[in-house]
Amino acid sequence: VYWVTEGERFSELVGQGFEYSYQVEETIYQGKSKYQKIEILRNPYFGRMLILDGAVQVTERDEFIYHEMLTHIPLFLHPVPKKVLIIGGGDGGTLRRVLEHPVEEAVMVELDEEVVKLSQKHLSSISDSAFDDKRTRLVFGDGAKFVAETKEKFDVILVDSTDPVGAAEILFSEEFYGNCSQILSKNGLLVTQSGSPLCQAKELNKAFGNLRKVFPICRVYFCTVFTYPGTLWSFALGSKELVPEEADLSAIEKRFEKLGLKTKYYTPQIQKSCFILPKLVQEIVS
Ligand code: AG3
Repeated sequence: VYWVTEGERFSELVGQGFEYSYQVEETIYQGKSKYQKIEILRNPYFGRMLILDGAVQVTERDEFIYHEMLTHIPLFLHPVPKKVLIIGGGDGGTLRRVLEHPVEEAVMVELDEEVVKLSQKHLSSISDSAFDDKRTRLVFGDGAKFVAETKEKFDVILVDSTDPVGAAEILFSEEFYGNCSQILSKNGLLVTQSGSPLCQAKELNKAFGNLRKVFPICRVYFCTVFTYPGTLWSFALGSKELVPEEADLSAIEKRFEKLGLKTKYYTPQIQKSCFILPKLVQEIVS
């Protein structure tokens, strides 16, 4: 474990003998929380970057792709999402996109309070004013425990976690998905980030298998995030009733226009096309 300082390069290991390497223009923060190593660095191309245990989580330049896709796909698939639960998501980028919808409440359960505090201080362009919104309820704690114990019901659950290894592994388990299903409303659905099909195929296969044991309708969809390993990035969706292919695009277009969303990746057409998978991804989840 080493700290990267100004003028050096930060590199994330992608595969054997393969790293993504970033010039560090400024070291904004380095420290260790109770749970992980946290770094905020500035790169001339990507702007500020949040790195947890050596894995790039978000950059100012490309955060919109992942956050728009994690949020808008399930929130537009659901006809009237009122209560949304976010597990993880400490930087606030997911919360901000959820609040762009007319939801009644967004509950966010984040394990590491430090990540939220540091993001509010140094990455405020990502959360915008989401943490101050009256509809936001922020809970610091273990997301898996929250889901197992709460008596509340939610329309949509978004799992915005780190990689499916270590502390976050439980968020890809059958037990966790089962508990999520219990607290979802009748036509509720869950979306979880499910890693890189190119670099984490085994983990994706396992997580999707677990999801299938719980939800009658399961799909994988994808987008391209250039700072994540392999760039091709997957999300897994588990749904009780709503079927992605049956989404009413003209109704979604109307909702999208009415909300006046200024997206940079998501479009109502992508609502369906993102489920059409490259063959290698199909094979991982079939
Ligand atoms: N969470 C998923 C990032 C995973 C990146 N993995 C990696 N770099 N090895 C992103 C959190 C953004 N709210």
